[in-house]
Amino acid sequence: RALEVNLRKAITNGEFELFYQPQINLKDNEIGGFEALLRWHHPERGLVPPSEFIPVVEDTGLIIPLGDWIIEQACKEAAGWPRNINVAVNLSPVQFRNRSLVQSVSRALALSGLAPNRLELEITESVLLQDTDATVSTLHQLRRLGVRIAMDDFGTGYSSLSYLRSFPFDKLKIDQSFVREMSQRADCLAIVQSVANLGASLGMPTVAEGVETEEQLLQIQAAGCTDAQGYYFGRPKPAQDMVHTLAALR
Ligand code: G
Ligand code: G
Ligand code: MN
Ligand code: NA
Repeated sequence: RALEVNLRKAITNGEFELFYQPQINLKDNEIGGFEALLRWHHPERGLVPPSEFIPVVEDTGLIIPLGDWIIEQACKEAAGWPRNINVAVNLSPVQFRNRSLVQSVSRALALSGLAPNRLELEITESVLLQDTDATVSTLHQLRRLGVRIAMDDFGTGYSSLSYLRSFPFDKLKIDQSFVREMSQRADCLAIVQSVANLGASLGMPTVAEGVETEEQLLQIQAAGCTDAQGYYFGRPKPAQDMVHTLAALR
């Protein structure tokens, strides 16, 4: 396929870029870190959203070299930020199941000099559906490197609370679909509150994703979420656009 050929060239041509979106700690209202979000600058089509090409890079295996580039790039950029600011990187299930993942993460940390506890890896529930023993083992190996693990899009997969017993996540990210509908739908609000309570009981920070309005911010604060992310606080932006934001954090 043409898209696949273009994607192969895109890595070497430097057409990928990471954008960064702030995560806010609601206790002190400060930025605690940024999530890296992949962007592809196609020479003719312009900016192509990840939803269009992530499935292709996963099916073709290109996600392995691309994923290594993402981890290295995010660590390199974050190493230049203030020491109290973390970086979160999304891992595809395909990347997660690859044998070389732990080594890739370890290499990126060594190359960049980033303190391991400043790197957070986001995985989705789909990762946990297969081969539980191998999955839990990989999670523990990553944890032994000193990196943190966040459960992304929590509540959208086949959420089973047994995941939380098999492996203690460092953070739960409540899927934005619940946050979006929370003000109109009592069931969505109840789910957000329940996850926040669950996190508090288990000692896991809970991030509300997709916060776009002040009303939503007030609701997630009342629900007891510890952190927030969304357009209300900032859209994903190129690294060079963050110099002022980062300077203010020093
Ligand atoms: O900004 P948004 O359109 O960035 O991202 C859309 C989807 O693509 C989200 O589900 C997000 O998790 C995923 N995504 C964005 N960046 C990355 C990345 O670096 N790696 C992986 N595996 N997925 C990503
Ligand atoms: O699946 P994951 O949570 O990694 O991806 C985050 C996705 O959500 C990215 O596409 C990002 O650009 C998008 N996003 C972040 N904040 C908001 C928001 O406030 N509203 C909406 N609609 N999307 C958001
Ligand atoms: Mn994410
Ligand atoms: Na998410």
